[in-house]
Amino acid sequence: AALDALNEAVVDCRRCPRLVEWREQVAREKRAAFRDWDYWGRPMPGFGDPAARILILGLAPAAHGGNRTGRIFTGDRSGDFLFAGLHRVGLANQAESVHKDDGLRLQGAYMVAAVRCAPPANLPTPEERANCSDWLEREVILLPDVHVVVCLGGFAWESALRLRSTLTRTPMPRPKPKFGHGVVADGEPWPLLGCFHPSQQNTFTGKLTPPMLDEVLEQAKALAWA
Ligand code: DU
Ligand code: SF4
Repeated sequence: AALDALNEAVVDCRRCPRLVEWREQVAREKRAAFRDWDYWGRPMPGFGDPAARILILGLAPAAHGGNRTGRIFTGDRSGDFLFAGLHRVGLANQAESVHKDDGLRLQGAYMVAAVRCAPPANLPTPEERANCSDWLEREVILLPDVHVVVCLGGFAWESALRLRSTLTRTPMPRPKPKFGHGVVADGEPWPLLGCFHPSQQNTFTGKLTPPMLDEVLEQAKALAWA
């Protein structure tokens, strides 16, 4: 219930002027293929199992994906790739994530973005990341069963390092643990696990393959239920 309240509050956030403008412009102009859609055009709530042991941290919603459908990783190719993997390893009840009412459920996992509004060129600024970190902090506090945070890409990794440092009131580690696929950064309150981001840039080029994704998700399960 506290998670629901938080997610009801986050969708009204207008703290980042550049992102508010962009998310709404994209929602007005739309993409031709989606002209019949009522775009969401607002911040992206978290999604998944409130008792999650695995937290999956993304970068930011895609302009015509989450920003269109209103659910994280829903309606874009990154989401197709990611949910197919989550389904293969048993963390999702289905492989498809098409729209909010498609019946998708996560089991043991919860998903959230480091920045909750779609940014131009998929690239938020450091200031926007800092603005949105309040929401992330408030949300993870409401997910007490989390045992591991899977960071999709270097931006999420950096956000998670900062989040740990805030939550534990300790300075950022020096040297900073370096992001990599399958890399674990131990620490309180939970270890971080790196995973290449399932963007087309990575999945079309073979930098991230389905077996590579499954391997990291299995690693996450092992850490989560150790
Ligand atoms: O109605 P509900 O069971 O509280 O689910 C709300 C919302 O969260 C729904 O979109 C499914 C998702 N969800 C989930 O993915 N996994 C869970 O274990 C519980 C809820
Ligand atoms: Fe608010 Fe985060 Fe969106 Fe900025 S990115 S407007 S802080 S929800």
